[in-house]
Amino acid sequence: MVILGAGPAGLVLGNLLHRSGIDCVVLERAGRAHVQTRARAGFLAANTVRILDRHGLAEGLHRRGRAHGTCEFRTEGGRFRLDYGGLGLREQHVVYPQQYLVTDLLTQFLDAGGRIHFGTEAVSVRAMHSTRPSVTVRTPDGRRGRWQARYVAGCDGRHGAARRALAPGAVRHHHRDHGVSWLGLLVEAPPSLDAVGYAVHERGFAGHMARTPDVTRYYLQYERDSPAGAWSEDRIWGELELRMHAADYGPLHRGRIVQRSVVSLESDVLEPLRHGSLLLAGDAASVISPSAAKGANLAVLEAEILARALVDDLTHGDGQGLARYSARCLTHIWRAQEFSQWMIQLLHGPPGPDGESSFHNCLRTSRIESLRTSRSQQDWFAENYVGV
Ligand code: RFL
Repeated sequence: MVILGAGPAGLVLGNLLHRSGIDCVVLERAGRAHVQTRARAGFLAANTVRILDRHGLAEGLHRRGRAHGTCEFRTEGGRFRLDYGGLGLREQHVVYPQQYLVTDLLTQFLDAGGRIHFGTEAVSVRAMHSTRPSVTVRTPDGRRGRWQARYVAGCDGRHGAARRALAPGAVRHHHRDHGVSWLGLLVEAPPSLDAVGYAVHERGFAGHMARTPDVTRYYLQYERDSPAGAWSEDRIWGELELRMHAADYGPLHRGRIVQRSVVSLESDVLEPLRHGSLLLAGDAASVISPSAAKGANLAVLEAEILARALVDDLTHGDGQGLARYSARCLTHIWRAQEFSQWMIQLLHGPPGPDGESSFHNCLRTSRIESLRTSRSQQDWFAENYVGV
């Protein structure tokens, strides 16, 4: 079994297959240090924690992660909190930076004797409709190599070799560009509030999410196509404080901005996820905008479903799980996409003409008011916000 990519999807899959006695190798384009320090997600859903627990992969997150169950909405009309951990299914997130999770998964895989080739880029996947698919790679010394296996798992993200291997006619590509960009910031400063902060402002969205006691992620809706460095630090803090109504609700803890990236809010889904002996999981299967913090959680869920299906097939000759793999995952993916789309419409005005904007903005105000006042709406929000 060849697994492309050592992100959450590839590493959960690798751990689960390896401990089931399935011979597998992970091929990762980047170096180990890069993989272990790439800061991205931070909010793990309750079901993700259950999956990791089930397989003994959650020790680090129980030790260092923190339970989280509150978000705060700020608008021109005031602010309110939702203690979502006590609503809906009464589930909380665990805040645990993705690079910590990846480090834990890597360490456990390698300690158990798992094999990863870092600096090894998959260039192409061939013969996926046979029982001996192969992967051509570029090795760290620049040479070409080739791996052959019964199955190839494409866990190599949106721009990986697995996606590139799919012929245009063989896959439906559902894609949506939400027309909005965020400037994502990682700041060396403690969180400014003990909740996720979502600020809806006429100048655009601003968000606040804890990562660790000393590091906080902020988001600012940003001009499309502007480079990440276009705004000065003063301008960034000024916009954050204005949009988050810091004058009314308390100052933000400022600190060194250690990472800036522009995130275009885009979503896509590939259908199906199985192409003969090539199986897609995680961002390779579907990209979801970070507005609802679902991507890493879907990656872990899909990896568990795929691992079980592969073990059934390879050790018991039972291919039913693999036959159902795509349909099962797509149900989860579309539900997450639906909620993410709802969040995007809640948090941003449309880029369109004024009349359309004013109509949308009034709908948005009404939607936020429902969320503030309606218990059933709050339960629905909580269930979907933490759920995958
Ligand atoms: P990853 O993590 O991108 O890992 C793919 C791995 O494949 C390697 N690779 C290749 N290896 C070999 N050959 C090739 N040709 C290769 N091409 C690529 C890459 O180096 C990499 O190591 O995909 P995976 O495993 O599917 O995991 C997906 C998640 O990383 C992603 O969905 C989340 O980070 C999304 N996301 C969030 N998800 C959450 O659940 N909660 C959050 O709070 C959250 N916040 C975020 C996010 C994504 C963000 N960005 C990057 C847009 C915040 C941000 C800013």
